[in-house]
Amino acid sequence: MAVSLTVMAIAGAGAASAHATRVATDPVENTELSQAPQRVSATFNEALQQQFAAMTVVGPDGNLWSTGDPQVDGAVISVGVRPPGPSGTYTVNYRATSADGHVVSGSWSFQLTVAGTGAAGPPAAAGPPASAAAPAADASGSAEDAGGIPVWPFYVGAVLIVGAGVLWAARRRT
Ligand SMILES: [Cu+2]
Repeated sequence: MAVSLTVMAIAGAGAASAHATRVATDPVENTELSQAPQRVSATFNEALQQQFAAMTVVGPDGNLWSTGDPQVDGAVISVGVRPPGPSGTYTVNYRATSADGHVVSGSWSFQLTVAGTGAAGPPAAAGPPASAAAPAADASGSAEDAGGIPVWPFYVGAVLIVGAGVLWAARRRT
């Protein structure tokens, strides 16, 4: 029984963490820059879907400093940044879809220490960036999307596999 519980725990954990997780950002979180980047990007541990991607950069003035459409290239989502504006905190918000269909969203910030003379975009809407026709599953805005695929088939499968192993071992002994 201890064996089957262990297998069930492993199967459950695997199912819960199957979607993409962020492994790196450019610029690095909380980094201080005297020159703003021309592009920002987040890298995940697996390829993202091309659809439903969104990424914005919001400046200390509350305006959008990202420009153009976000681009998904394998496991990397990126967006262009306007010529630098006021110094202060710039926050990158993103929303992307894992290969398994789960939405991953989040944000990170960096500091611009030297103001530029670039012109801001329109005021940013509050909250994470919306993308047209995004899946409704992530309406809660939670970064940890626990919904979607039910976990119980994995448990049933694990129990069946362990059960078969026990039967096989029992038969061998006789
Ligand atoms: Cu997932």
